[in-house]
Amino acid sequence: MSFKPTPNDKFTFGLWTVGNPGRDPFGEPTRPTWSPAEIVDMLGEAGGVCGVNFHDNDLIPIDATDAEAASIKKDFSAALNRTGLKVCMATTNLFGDPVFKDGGFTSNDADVRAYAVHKTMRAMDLGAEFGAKIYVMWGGREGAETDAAKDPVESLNRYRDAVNFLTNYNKEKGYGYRFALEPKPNEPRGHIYLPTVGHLLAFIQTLEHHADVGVNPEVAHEHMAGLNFTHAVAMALWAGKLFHIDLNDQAYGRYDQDFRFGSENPKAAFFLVKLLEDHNYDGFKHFDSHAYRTSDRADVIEFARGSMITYLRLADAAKRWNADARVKQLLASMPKAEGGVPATYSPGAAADLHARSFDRAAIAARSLPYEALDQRTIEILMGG
Ligand code: GLT
Ligand code: MN
Ligand code: MN
Repeated sequence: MSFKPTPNDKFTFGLWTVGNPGRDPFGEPTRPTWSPAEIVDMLGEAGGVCGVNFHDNDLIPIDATDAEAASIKKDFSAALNRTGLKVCMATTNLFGDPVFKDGGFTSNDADVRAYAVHKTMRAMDLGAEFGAKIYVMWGGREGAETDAAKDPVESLNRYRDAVNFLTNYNKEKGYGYRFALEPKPNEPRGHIYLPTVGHLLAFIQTLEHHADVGVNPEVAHEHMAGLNFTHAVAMALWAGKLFHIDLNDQAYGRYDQDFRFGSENPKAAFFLVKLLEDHNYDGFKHFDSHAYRTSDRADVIEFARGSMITYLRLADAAKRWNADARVKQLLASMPKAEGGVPATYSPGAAADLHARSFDRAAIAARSLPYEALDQRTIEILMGG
């Protein structure tokens, strides 16, 4: 079995991930700043990548002149042509510039809120120019350190107004974007609004064009909140809202690490991939991670390759798990799952269930060999 990614696998990377220069809060960059075209070439070298994603300012610096923008776009397009990569997703940087120090859509300053929507409309224009059909919104600065600063209910109104405005702009321009909102509990704000997948799913239902809006869950973000990412993604799938996914890894209880997918919790990564494959998720799989600060250019390419190969190996393990004789035998030995609560209510069905008698002790004594099942899972993950 060869684990060679192809564009059909829909693996994507961001300009800001492969191009991450290795700066951290304590230290200066350890790698050079590569141009967008140079980053695309690196992804070409990695092989089998479907596409590249960007924030407006990953491609065009915030203060670039029109002439500078035109020349960057020309070089970037040429790199896309020679590598065959597509632009799959676009997003807005509403967190880097000091103007967003107190948020964008939810800032207390009306001019900042207007500027954030203005900047997003222009970033949507840029993404559409390159053919992106997914638009991510990550509200990293939408939050607070102290709740003395803002009314959190009013913040949700402001957030909703901004997203409503932008989904209308999408319709007016005919861009055909599907929006994917991305939750995170903290970093860079002390507390970020809409911190988990569940919060966002409730928020989305209140939007004017809610059918066009889904979620972009990220492994590390749910793990930072101490949650089970596979369950969060399951809820998004169940709600028909898994429009995009950010794959990476993260030790529980740590700072925002953005490690290579599967590098920290391979068992959790296995159950995630199994879920995505079993439920035929066919959106982009974006590796929102960066190489260790110790990596050089060659090792960054290994990091990109490794991310894709880990996914493919886990997908293969999921197939082997589903076909495994011992797994099948264990599952077959468990209590029957069919039936239970009638799918539709009727007075007759209710009367039957109401009158039914249960042998509680006998039911409680049924065997659930989950230890054996989990051990078999670990063995499959270990290759046999
Ligand atoms: C930023 C953040 C990510 C988001 C990106 C989209 S940018 O690096 O850490 O999780 O997906 O804005
Ligand atoms: Mn992250
Ligand atoms: Mn992300």
